[in-house]
Amino acid sequence: MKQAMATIIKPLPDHLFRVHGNSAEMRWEAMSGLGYHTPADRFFVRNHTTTPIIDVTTWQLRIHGDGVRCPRVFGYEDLRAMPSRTFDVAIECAGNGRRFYRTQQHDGAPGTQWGLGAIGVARWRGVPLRYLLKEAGVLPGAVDVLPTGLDAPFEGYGHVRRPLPIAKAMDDVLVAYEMNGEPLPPDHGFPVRLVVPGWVGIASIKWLGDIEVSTRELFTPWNTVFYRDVTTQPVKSAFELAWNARLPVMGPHVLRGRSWSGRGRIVRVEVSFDEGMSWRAAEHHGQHLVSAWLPWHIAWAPRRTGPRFLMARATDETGATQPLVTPRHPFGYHFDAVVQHPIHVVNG
Ligand SMILES: Nc1nc2c(c(=O)[nH]1)N[C@H]1C(S)=C(S)[C@@H](COP(=O)(O)O)O[C@H]1N2
Ligand SMILES: [Mo]
Repeated sequence: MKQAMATIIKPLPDHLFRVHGNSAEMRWEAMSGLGYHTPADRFFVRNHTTTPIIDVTTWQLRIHGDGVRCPRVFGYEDLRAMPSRTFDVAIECAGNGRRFYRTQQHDGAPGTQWGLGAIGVARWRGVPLRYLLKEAGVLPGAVDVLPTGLDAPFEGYGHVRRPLPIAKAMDDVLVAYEMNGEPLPPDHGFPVRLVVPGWVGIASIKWLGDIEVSTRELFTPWNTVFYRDVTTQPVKSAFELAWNARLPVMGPHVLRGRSWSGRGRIVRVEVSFDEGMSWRAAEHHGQHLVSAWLPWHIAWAPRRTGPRFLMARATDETGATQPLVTPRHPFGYHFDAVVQHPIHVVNG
């Protein structure tokens, strides 16, 4: 097999991932039968360039800018000694589902042709960004906070960096050093990354090294050229099934999936086995968190063999429901339409 220059450090076995250049998408069947969190070995990776190897003994996080009274520098042990918080939160690429603009709507968009696997939910632990900003004496006039990554500059655009409004930065953003109870893996931002609940993945800057706090609005290629005007994530659903999965006729089967929204809790999930003519409510129980996903299941006993597709649609607490068609988007962000998941019903 031809191995391109390794831009991702962890193994990317074919049964867990589909590789797209510098990035890798989780195969949804890899979540089948698992608990709430996505294990790090199968969490998707979206790299603009290459995973850097960072020495924690010399690593520092600088907080500076005209929006703080006393610029600060924190080392890794300083952060670990501070009060911490733990959140179960999804990180999802804005382009998750981009492929379906082409395959379902015949109006494709350039960029990584993700299926639905550019999302994962992990248990993140770290220091609320708010604590660090307060330590640096954040001023009432602060407007924007600009986190910058330590990975190599991206093409001619410099280091990956994207401003966050101060209100979000002071709300629920985490400066995370743990993923699922372990130090962050290199591919997911070791030693420290941001975790920005409910927002597009690009907000959650990995390999964090610098935070500028500004009293003026800030602009970088990541809020003017790329990911312009995208903040929160829309409603989506996926089955924990392989693409073109084979299911024996009659079964009965218990089909499982997960639904999520960056804007609030999922309140309803429905599944159609007849191309959208009728919908049945899926069952779900257990807690459901904001900015993560809701696992669900539904029983099904197919009566005839042959190719079919399955459809799932969710509704969140704001009333937003997945449409059958998503309005076109020039960059292919925010595909939230119901995905037609192909399967084959076969003789058992
Ligand atoms: N420094 C840095 N941060 C980054 C990126 C990057 O390339 N460099 N990619 C962003 C994008 S586009 C996404 S979707 C998420 C992906 O996080 P993951 O690779 O841990 O899944 O990281 C974001 N943070
Ligand atoms: Mo992304």
